[in-house]
Amino acid sequence: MPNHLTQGRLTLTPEIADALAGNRPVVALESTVISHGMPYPKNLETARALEAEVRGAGAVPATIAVMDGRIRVGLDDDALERLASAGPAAWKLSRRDLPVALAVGALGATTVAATMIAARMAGIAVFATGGIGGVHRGAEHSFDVSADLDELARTSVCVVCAGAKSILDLPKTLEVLETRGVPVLGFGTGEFPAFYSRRSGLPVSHRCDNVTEVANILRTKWELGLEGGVLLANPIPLADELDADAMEDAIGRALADADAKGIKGKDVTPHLLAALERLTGGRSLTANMALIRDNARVAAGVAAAYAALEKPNG
Ligand code: PSU
Ligand code: MN
Repeated sequence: MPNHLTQGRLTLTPEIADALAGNRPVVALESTVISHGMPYPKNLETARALEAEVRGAGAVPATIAVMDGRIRVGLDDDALERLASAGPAAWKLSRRDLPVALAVGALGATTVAATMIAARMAGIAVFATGGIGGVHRGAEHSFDVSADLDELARTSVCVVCAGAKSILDLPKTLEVLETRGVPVLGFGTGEFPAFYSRRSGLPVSHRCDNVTEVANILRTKWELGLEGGVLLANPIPLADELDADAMEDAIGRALADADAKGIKGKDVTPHLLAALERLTGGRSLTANMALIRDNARVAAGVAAAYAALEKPNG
């Protein structure tokens, strides 16, 4: 890869390195949603659509993955194809897995946690995904709490998501975020969205109605020296919302199926996502694709507003 900028273990594309050096907006995108969250080739289609969405909104996309012993920040089409076609054969990398995959040269997709780490290393402040990991239902027995929550507590990146799926325990997830000092901002809503539905009945810590307000909160938090992430929850577009009762039913079945099969650890979330897609006849996948694109668009707006604040004398 001639002309790529290397920084320790990171490899940035020239376009991303230039944009960051010129304080122009860049949006990080994760790759576990590509490898483990959607089937091929819809995952490739989505990965390309997300990049286009970010560009259309005036920012540079930076999809992040681990390849050939490097953290790649910005994937060309060959690399996207490699990751999308590998699917779950790629490693699913959270904080604990990142050094291992790099050391042994594995092909790895980054979760929200690992993408935040890489974005922070590269100097990217805003990251778009679909849903974050959280506290699983029954966590009082299984202790299954996603490392995404700890990463949000410690790594200074704004994560734009559509809330969290109710495969998780949403009240417990919000309690952990509160304990760990993570602002949860609702974009145009006072309620934490529940991924496939716009509402959960649970309040966010603050409602923001425009990207400038979000950017101001980011700058203020980090200027204060309060390290750690900010979660911006953007509800699924109205036209793409799924029926909440039908989804609750599908989620109940997906959880029962995972339980019966004894699925544990990092396999739980991918297993549930695949089961939901089967149980909804693909409607969950269509909704997932729509909401993640909208998150990419909003993230580009936040990145532009944040870059404008950071401009010297700006
Ligand atoms: N939730 C989704 N879709 C996803 C994921 C979560 O609705 O694709 C992925 C993200 O990469 C997230 C990871 O960071 O799963 C969380 O995995 P775990 O629950 O094992 O921490
Ligand atoms: Mn887990």
